[in-house]
Amino acid sequence: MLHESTTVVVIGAGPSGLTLANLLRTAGIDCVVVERQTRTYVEQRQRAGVLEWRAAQMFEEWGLAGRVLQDARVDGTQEFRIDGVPHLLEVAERAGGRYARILPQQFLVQRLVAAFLEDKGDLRFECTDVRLDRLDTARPTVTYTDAEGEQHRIEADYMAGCDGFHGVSRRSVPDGELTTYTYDHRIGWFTVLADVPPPRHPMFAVSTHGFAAHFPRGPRSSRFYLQCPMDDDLSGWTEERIWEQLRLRLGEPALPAGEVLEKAVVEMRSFVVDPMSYGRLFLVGDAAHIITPMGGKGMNLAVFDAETLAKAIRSAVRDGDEQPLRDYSATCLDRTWSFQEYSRWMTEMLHDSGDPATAGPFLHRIARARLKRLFTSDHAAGLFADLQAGIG
Ligand code: RFL
Repeated sequence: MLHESTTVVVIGAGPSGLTLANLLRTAGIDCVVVERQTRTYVEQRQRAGVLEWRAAQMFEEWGLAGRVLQDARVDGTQEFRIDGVPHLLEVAERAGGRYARILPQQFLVQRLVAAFLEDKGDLRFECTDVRLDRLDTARPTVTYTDAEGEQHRIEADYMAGCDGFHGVSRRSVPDGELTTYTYDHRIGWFTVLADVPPPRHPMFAVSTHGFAAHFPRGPRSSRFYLQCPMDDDLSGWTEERIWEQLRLRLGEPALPAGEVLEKAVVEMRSFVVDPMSYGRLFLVGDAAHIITPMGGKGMNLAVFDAETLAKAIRSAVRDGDEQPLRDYSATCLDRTWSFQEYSRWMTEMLHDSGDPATAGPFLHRIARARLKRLFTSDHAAGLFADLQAGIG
């Protein structure tokens, strides 16, 4: 077994792990990133698509914006199509000129990988049998087997569990140390990634046919979401039904059909652990919390956690001040719960206002009133815009 030593081991090379690794590198702190998948797999994985204002500011402040944001498209307008009628919410204007950027997750990941390697960062792909030990000691360890079958043991001051919901980090914490909060929104989403030109603005469509959404995912691709029963069978979604339902629900009879690149049924669930740390292990991003895709905050929470942890580790390493590390979990959970609320607000507002038979007539009317308020109250529109832009 090869024995090594560093300051931080980052487990996982998704948005959270790669952001953290780049910030640590910028701060001059040694770290090793250990990723289970191949580089190609990680760089092709398509998921989120919106980077909020705050996250973009953060990349600016750390001097990474030039390499990470590049051509990220700015779209300050959100379309709500209600019963086929477009209603535009000028989010940037409502949020004091601040806006989110369209930056598909795979581009963010590709750029963060490139930036880290360009700065001579230590990023290891295809690491299997990853195991965390001695987390409650001053020098925890990670062991893994590399692609050639050689075993490694890395000792470090801090472990960052950035390995997503199904990763090994959270499962390495002894039973009883973390409180888990889960919520099943009792809604299914059928999602389609397709070669269809992106919409003019990101769009949510509400009608008695049910909820649908159309989001940009690159210059020629779109991601669509369609509300469906929770345990819906994927095989029932033939190409013909997909385009027929999208045209109906989006109120867009001329929507062109394109090659379907991926289809899946997404669980609309929420999950949070508290605290987001144990001993010298810090859980970051999806390893600590899952949020529904409604509101587009999963990737942004991951980036926020990563920045909070990078700053805390910098204080500990550079100034010997461990207080920010002790505050890490509470700081991140504040934002997590705020976004869980935002996501739940949108979920109820946009799903209950669809088919009255699904939500029942009372909740249907409540949801329609909420939706209407976005276009009649400056305060309601302002709050929505602030949360969407991710201010603060
Ligand atoms: P990730 O992206 O899951 O990365 C974790 C990394 O850890 C690796 N890994 C391991 N490495 C070493 N050892 C192990 N034992 C390991 N186990 C796992 C994995 O291979 C991977 O590389 O977590 P991270 O970095 O916290 O980032 C979180 C985001 O990916 C996630 O929140 C978003 O993608 C969620 N999400 C969306 N977020 C948004 O902000 N806006 C959206 O519109 C949006 N849409 C989505 C989404 C997630 C989706 N899925 C499938 C989960 C749409 C979908 C369909």
